[in-house]
Amino acid sequence: MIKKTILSGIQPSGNLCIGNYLGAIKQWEQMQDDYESIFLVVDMHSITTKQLPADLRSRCLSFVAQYIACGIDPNKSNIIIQSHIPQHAELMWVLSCFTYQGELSRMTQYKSKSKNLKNINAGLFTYPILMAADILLYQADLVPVGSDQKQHLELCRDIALRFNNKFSETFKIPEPFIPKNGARIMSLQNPTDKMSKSDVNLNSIISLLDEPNIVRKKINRSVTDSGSKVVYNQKDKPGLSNLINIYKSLSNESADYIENRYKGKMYSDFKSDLSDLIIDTLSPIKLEYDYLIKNKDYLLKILKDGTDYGYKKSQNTISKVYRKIGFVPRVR
Ligand code: AQP
Repeated sequence: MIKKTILSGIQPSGNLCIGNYLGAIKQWEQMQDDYESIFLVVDMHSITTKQLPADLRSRCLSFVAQYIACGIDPNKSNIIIQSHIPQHAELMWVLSCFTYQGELSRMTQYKSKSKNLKNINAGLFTYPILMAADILLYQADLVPVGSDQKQHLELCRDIALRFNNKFSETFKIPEPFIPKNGARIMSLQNPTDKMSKSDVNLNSIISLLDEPNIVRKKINRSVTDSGSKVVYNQKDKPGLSNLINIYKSLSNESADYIENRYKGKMYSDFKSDLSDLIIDTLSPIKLEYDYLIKNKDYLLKILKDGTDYGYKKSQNTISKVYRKIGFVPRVR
């Protein structure tokens, strides 16, 4: 049976955090047996915000090692650095000519990301077209998305349908895939904001490579709400509820079950156990990562295989697109 293709990616715009793990990588790991899987390190997206070149370079390889350490098996999944496949940029240009300025200016992520910026670069505005190119290039069937990315996926579908209607069937129309247990993890310091790897306040984030004593410190210092009972109430106790969500996602236990276990106990008991749970999850990942990151040749081989696979797939799509829009085929 032909497997459906699933595609997802993360921007190397900071160190991977537990939000990325629980909201994305853990889901990918569980899906890789059932789908033809493509997991991207989307470095081209990350330069829509300021990056230090040396950091970006080392972070890309570090992401590949962290994907594998988290359970992404290179024998089952394809791991690709976006900029290694030039067809992403090529397709983006073509799709730009089939996307309206009005559509882009309605994107809520653009509105929020550009709110406090003085000089807004065009990349931040056209980012959703690059995302559409990422997806359509590989003819992905399913794209796991968090609620914040749903609007971008809808735009991707609109662009693909527009192109297909104008030139005949070219792109597969991707469906969003909303993971069942994909919790949205919030900042440890501002629990109404999403935990983001690029947050400058490192106390807001648990990074996948944080040492145990750092994890403990960050959880102890995390903002909780007044009162002392461990109860799940997203509206009145967003800080505590966020910690319960992390606990739930790591232990696969329900909020009721967790509340019952901590009846009559203090926040500090709960925070101490949560720290243990996070440390138990992250320790084997860190151990594997420390081994992988020293094996650069191995990581480069995985990337070479990923690029070979990706290049072939994306070249098929871009040739088809160029032919349909009337470009003269290149003589080889
Ligand atoms: N806090 C989160 N909870 C659950 N899932 C999350 N994801 C990100 N943060 C959380 C998921 O991780 C993937 C990575 O997305 P991305 O790197 O392309 O961009 P993002 O969503 O903007 O992630 P960050 O960490 O917040 O990046 P920065 O700080 O650079 O903006 C997506 O699948 C996302 O749903």
